[in-house]
Amino acid sequence: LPASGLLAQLDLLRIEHAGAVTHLCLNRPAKRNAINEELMRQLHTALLNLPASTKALVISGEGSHFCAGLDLSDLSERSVAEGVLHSRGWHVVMDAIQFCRAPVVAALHGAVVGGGLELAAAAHIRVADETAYFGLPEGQRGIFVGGGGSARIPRLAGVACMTDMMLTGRVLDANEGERRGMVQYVVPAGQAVTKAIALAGRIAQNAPLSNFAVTQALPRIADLPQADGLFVESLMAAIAQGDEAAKERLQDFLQKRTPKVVKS
Ligand code: 1HE
Repeated sequence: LPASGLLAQLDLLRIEHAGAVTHLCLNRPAKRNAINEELMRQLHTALLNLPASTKALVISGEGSHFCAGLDLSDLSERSVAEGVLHSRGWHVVMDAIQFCRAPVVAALHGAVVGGGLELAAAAHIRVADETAYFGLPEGQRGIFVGGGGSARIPRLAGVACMTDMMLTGRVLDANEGERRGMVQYVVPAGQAVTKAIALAGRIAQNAPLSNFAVTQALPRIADLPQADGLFVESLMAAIAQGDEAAKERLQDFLQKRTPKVVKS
């Protein structure tokens, strides 16, 4: 099937394209977008088959909540070996988000819990509306995170914050989430998707190599010892600078054809 036909078959996602921005909406609202194996498979298929025109991606959830995390009804019958493979499968899809060729903005509302928070943490920017709240109920369910949360959430909010959430069941509201670095924007109720699409539209206008450097090089550099990170930075900077898009943009600035940096 051509990619467009394939995407149309994904019934647990609503997929919309508006110019260079593709919007993937988790579409299992009756189960609060709980992620079962089929939803995970569809998300992966969508990420692997984005049209060439997609320059930025928005991920949101249909209904009253962003995502209730792992579908717990899938869990009861799983052996230890199946559990490891299941978690590794989630890692593949979360990596497909983090290392997607197009930057990803998550638009959050209502419950962003468990695997839902792990999914949000794999995106590059998180926008929450005031109804959003963040929890890691794994601690109460007798399980542990398995979708990359232990690697990604501490990088946003710190190990102490995640430890507290998991041990005590602490739930953060949208503003607490912003203060702790879990989200970058808080907007009025119902506005997260609009804001995320606006941000994605701006991201899509950047030179592709700049976006590549930010989403692919930056997190790797942050994980390297400083001397190695600075070396990679120099290589990445030279590669980005050498690209035609960078040369055009620099000329546009020097010829006063492009706006200055202004306070927003
Ligand atoms: C579910 C799930 C789910 C809802 N798996 N079915 N995640 C959790 O521990 C969160 C569990 N869910 C909740 O706490 C609540 O459902 C919500 C706060 C998200 C939403 O509450 P509410 O009142 O809007 O909905 P509801 O009535 O609780 O749920 C509606 C239906 O969705 C209901 O099914 P129904 O057939 O009775 O209508 C719920 O059973 C179903 N539902 N959440 C299965 N999670 C890779 S490791 C990741 C590990 C985790 O993510 S653990 C955290 C799991």
